[in-house]
Amino acid sequence: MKVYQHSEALEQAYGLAKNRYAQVGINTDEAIRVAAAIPISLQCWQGDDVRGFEGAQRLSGGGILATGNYPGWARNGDELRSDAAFAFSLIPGAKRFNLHSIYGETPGGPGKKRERDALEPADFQTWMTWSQANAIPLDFNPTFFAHPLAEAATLSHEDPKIRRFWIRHALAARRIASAFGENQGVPAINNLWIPDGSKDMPADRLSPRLRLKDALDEIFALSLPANTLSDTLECKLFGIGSEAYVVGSHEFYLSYAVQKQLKLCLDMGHFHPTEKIADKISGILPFVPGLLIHFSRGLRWDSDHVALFSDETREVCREVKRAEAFDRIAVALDFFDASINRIAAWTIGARSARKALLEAFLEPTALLVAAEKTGKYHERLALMEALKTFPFAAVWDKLCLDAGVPVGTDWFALVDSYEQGIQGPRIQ
Ligand code: RNT
Ligand code: ZN
Repeated sequence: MKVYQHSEALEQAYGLAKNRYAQVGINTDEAIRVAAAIPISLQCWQGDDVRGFEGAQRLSGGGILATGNYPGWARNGDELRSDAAFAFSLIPGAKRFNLHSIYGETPGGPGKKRERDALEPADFQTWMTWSQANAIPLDFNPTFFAHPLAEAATLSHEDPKIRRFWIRHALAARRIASAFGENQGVPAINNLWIPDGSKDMPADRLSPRLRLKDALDEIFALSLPANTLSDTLECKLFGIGSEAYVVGSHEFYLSYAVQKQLKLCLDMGHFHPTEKIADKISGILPFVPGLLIHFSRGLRWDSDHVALFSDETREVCREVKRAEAFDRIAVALDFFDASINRIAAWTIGARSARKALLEAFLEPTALLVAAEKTGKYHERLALMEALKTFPFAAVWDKLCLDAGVPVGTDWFALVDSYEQGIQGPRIQ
């Protein structure tokens, strides 16, 4: 299927596309440059189905679930780093890597473990060394699931001892993320998501939220340098086993973020199944310092299917471009599909996100706004329709070519040989 790589036809197609976009005032070279420079943070947990290195056989509970049994998941840090580096070679543009607390490698060998409330930057030294060597900045997440003390609740738990354990964990995570930021010279995002909720209608919705608020107050009372750490809070409407109530809902974290001037994380799969997040961006941006977007795809009850070049992804990227807000909005992937090759899952999701970023920068927004301002709504609508059939594919291929990654479907063969040589032989 290797068709395009370095072919003359690709350059010719790009030349024609460039002229076509120039007619609406768009410089495609510039769009490629800007779209490729926006970092996409890849989620480490797609590489091993959110198992982590604490010895868990399989992600259990916590409102999230990885389904499928495709062979070849990464069994340790070295395999995960190797798989991620290979995925990076298939994905064009700037990249970051997003870790969860369960991916620590405590010095002293695989048997050595530190409890989550005692984790330190040293437990992530292997990652920081790798990050520097590959010039891949890291992001971070405290892990409030897959733990005996997380069975009923975490930061909203009634028992102060258990709540305190999780507060200590959240503080440890912020310190680790800050160490990442120091190591990499740009802030690490530390995203806080907790699964606390209830399967059926609770009689008391308020008390857990008041406890969560108090816990957050303690967690964010620790002041760490803003040039090393950027804190975000992730809301959710429902999860598996928390269908009736989630303590950290959208309204809860939105209010908290506004009050404390923290950033909010919007995950595409965390709202009502037909509710989209694109319109929320301009509604929230005037009130918070920034947003983190989890690119994901909700499908019926699951919020974590592989992100695609979907209408929603495209709309989100367009909205951020129109608001000229890419300096305040971070892009991260959040899905976990264990039923397909995991490197391919990363590649599909990240290439789709990059494609949507590129398409956004190819929009002649000024023309749309001009039509709007002069009341020519028919022109605004017609131009939006016309843009859908502009020669976008040729510009996308050129972005991949310039970035030195496979064009079109050329990466399939590379995944095949990595699977046969490296992932396949792993005994699991
Ligand atoms: C869960 C949240 C959260 C997780 C990761 C593993 O619904 O989306 O972001 O997916 O922390
Ligand atoms: Zn998420």
